Amino acid sequence: MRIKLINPNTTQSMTDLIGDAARAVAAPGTEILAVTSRSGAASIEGHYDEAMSIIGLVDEIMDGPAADAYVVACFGDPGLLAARELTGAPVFGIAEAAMHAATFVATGFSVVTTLERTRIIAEHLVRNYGMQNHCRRVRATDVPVLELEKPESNARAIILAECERALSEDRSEAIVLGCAGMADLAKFLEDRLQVPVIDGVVAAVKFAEAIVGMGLKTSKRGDLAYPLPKTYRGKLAGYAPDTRLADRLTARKVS
Ligand code: 2AL
Repeated sequence: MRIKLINPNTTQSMTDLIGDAARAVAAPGTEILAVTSRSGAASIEGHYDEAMSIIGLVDEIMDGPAADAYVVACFGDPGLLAARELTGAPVFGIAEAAMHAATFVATGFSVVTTLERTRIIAEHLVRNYGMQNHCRRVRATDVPVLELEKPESNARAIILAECERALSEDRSEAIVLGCAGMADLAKFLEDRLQVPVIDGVVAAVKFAEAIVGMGLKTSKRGDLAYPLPKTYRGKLAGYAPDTRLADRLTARKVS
């Protein structure tokens, strides 16, 4: 099967990192197609960055080779439900996948994320996903997303210290990593913390394999049905769903 892993930020080095994390866990026979969004912010750290990232995400769902499943590899899960409208193939957000994975291995988890403002976005997701009974706290480290890649930023040590505080102060038994750019930290942290550390990229890829393996598709009854044909004006005129959109999308086959 083919899983298209979409990095909705425009930083190629981060796509390489998450592609490597995905390939390390993918089953034999799973092809990981890791792509970088062609438009939008270098890093996604707020509501505006998220909103601006969704056109690039839509382009990646609509264009290029079709896939059996799609992963939105940003912890805010930007555009997740819009992406689910556009394809019958299942679409996974890394935050939703990571939080669900955590509930299988612990009764309570903490999310450790990047900036304070993304902490608030992650708290919204906890409520949207009905995870209030499982998520004990969302913690920010104030490490900007692109600093994760720089050894001189000391990001590893800062994140490790925040995870240690989470375990001792939040009564949590597992850690959910709150950024796709932390995918390479899971093993390092798990070795030191001795609790499950869940990276959403890995969780989403393994859930994608399972759900595709179960033969499940996104329901096209209700709000995840293909978008209704209508006129769009201005800069978005080219994105208007026409009467043939649903037929075109349904006809997309994985080669
Ligand atoms: C993210 C992420 O996963 N990628 C990105 O650019 N921003 N989310 C976050 N909370 O820092």
